[in-house]
Amino acid sequence: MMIDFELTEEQKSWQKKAREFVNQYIVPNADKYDRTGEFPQPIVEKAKEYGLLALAAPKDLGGPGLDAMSSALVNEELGKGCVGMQTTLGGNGLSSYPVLFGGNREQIKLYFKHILNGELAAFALTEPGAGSDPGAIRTVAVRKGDHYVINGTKCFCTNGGHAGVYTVFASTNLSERNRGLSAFIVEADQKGITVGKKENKMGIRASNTVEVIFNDVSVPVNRRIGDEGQGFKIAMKTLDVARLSVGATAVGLCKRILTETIQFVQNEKKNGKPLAASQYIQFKLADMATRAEAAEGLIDKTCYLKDSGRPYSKESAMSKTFATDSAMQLAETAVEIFGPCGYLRESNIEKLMRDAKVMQIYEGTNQIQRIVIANHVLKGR
Ligand code: COS
Repeated sequence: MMIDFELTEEQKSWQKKAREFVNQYIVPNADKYDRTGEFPQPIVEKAKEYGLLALAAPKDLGGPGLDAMSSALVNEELGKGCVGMQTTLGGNGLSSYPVLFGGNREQIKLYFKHILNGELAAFALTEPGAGSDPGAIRTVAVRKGDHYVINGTKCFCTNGGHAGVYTVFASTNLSERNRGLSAFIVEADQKGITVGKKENKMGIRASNTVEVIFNDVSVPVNRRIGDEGQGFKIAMKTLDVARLSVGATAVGLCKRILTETIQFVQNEKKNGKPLAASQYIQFKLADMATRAEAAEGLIDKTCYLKDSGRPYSKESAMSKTFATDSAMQLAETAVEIFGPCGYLRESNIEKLMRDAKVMQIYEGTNQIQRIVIANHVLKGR
C-alpha cells in the first residue's frame, strides 16, 4: 500500500486560514503581548471570527468538528506565530474533550453553547499538590441531593481568568485516588468561583495562567460528565489529544526557529562571507532541519492513527516528547548561532527559547511521557 502524505482540500483550507490569521494578527502583535503579559483579547476576538475558537465543536451543532490532521495543521501554524496565543486558543480544545469523550447529548449542547458563542474555556485538573499525579487531587465534590458541592483550589489553569465555562476534576471519593475522580461542567457565573493569583511566566506570556478557587460551588448532578469515578480515564483520554496538539505546535515552533536561523546566517557576515558559508553552521542547520522533519513525521503518523480510529496514546506521548525536546534543542542551537544577539530581548530568537521550555513541562512533563511510552513498550504495544 502507498503511504499518502497529500492533504485533503479541507485540510489545506484550514491550514491556509490559520496561516492567514497568524500572519495578519499574531505575528505583528506577539512581541507586544510577550513584553506586557497582557491578555490578547483583541486576538481572541479575531480568532472567533476565523472560527478558530471552537475547532472541536461537533458538526451537528454547527461546529467544524475537525479531524486530528486539520487540528494539527492549525496548531502548527499557531506555533509558528506565538505559542502563548496557541495555548490560549488551544485551551478551548483541551477543555472540550472531557465533554466529548464522557458527556451525554444535553451536556455536549450546554458546553458548546459557550464555545460556539465565542467564549473561552478552561480545563481545571492540576492542583498545588497534584500535578503529575492526578490521584493526589484534593478538590472534592460532595453530593447533596440533586447537587454536588465543590470545594478546592486549582492552579496553573490556562484561560482560568477569562473562561465562560470550566471542566473541573474533583474527587467524589478521596480514598480511591485516581478511581475516585469525577469530571464536571461548571459555568463560570456559578456562585463561589474566584480567580486567584495570576502567574508571571518566563514564556507563553500571552496566555492566562491562574489559580481558580471553588468555594461551596453548587453544581447540578446532571453536570457530572460520565459516572462517578470515571474522571481519571476521561482526563487521560483528553490528554492523549492535548499532547498531540502540543507536539504539532512544537513542530510549528521548530519551523519558525529554523526560518529565523536561516535568515540570520544568510545575512550575517564573518570575514566578509555569510555565516551560511561555514560548514559548521551548515551541519547545525542540517541537524535542525532533520529534527523538525522527523517531529512532523511523528505527528502525521499519530494523526493518521487517531483519524482512522486506532490507538494512539503511545504515539501521542512520543509526538509531544520528541517535538518539544526538538523545539528546545533547536532554540538552544539557534541562540548559540546568533551569539550575543540571540541573548538580547530585541532579537527574534530569545522569546522562542522561553516559549519552547514550557512545552517540555506542560500537558504532562516529558518525564511523564516517557513513563507512558515505557509502559506501552513493556507491554509489547
Ligand atoms: N486512556 C484511557 N485510559 C487510560 C489512559 C489513557 N490514555 N491512561 C491510563 N488509563 C487507564 C488505565 O488503563 C487504568 O485503567 P484500569 O484502572 O481500568 O486498569 C487507569 O487509567 C489507571 O492507569 P495507570 O495505572 O497507568 O495510572 P497511573 O496512576 O499509573 O498514572 C500517569 C499514569 C503517570 C501516566 C498519569 O497519572 C499521567 O498522565 N500523569 C500526568 C498528568 C498530566 O499530564 N498533568 C498535566 C495536565 S496539563 S493541564
